[in-house]
Amino acid sequence: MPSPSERISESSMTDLWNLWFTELHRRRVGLTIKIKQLLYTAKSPYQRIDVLDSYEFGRMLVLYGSIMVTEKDEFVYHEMLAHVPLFAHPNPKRVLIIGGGDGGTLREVMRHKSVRATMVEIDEMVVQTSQKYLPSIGTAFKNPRAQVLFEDGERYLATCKEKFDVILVDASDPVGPAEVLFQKPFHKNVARCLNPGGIFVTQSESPFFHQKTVQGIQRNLREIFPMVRLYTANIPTYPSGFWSFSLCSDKVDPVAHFKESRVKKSGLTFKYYNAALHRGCFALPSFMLEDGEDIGL
Ligand code: SPD
Repeated sequence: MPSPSERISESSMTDLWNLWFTELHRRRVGLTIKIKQLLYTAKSPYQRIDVLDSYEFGRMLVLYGSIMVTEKDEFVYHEMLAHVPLFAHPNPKRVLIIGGGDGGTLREVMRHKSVRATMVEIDEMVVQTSQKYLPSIGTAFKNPRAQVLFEDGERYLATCKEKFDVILVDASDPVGPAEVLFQKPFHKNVARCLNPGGIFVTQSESPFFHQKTVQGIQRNLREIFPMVRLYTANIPTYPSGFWSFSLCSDKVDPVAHFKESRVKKSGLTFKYYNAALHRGCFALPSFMLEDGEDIGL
């Protein structure tokens, strides 16, 4: 294998060796990824948007300096956000996605043929960017069973008259425009817009690095929903690599009521999700438990 210096000029060699992306957590720990090139950078009315091409993770969508998706590991997040509630629910027909501008969640939701979905994304430029630079992720925007609205998700839900079987929050972190999507008034509107037996899942940050955030989200949800469960997944490019999701319902227990046969019957295949993992992802590590009970961290 020739070394880079045998194959490329001095200046591009410098680029090759020096282009790195680092996402820091509280300026004391971070993830650093070697970058081939910056493909796109822009400022939308809501945030800075970058698309980088990396050696290890392929293309990466970065919003306000934080990695949202990479081509290599996005399947973990999107499959776990979509399929856990869609297989926990006995017969999902109407799905609402708040956020999700890159389209990965919509792509996974639309694989369930019985489902019609509405996606409400505040930042149209994220959708346009994904369609152009992440063609394997932003694949479902034109699906005839999908409706894509460019609106503030919080406002949409505050005035929404429709009811849904599954509501998913595929938000960025709880800072800036997405902050309201982690707060109680929004969660109350989610509960109001769910059908009886409906299921709500929100991404809920890292149990390692964002303990107070996870606790805060759990506290709000437990005041609103009778059934609240945390589940986790390993997502290498998110802070700490260990991520949580919060699942809520008025009456559906995602493990006790889960019917493995529905997964088989669906004929769907996955890269991360499967029936055993559906049950297993609700088993939490000891540091998230007290006397064997999930304490919302
Ligand atoms: N710190 C990263 C949190 C990102 C959560 N949402 C990602 C959106 C992917 N569709």
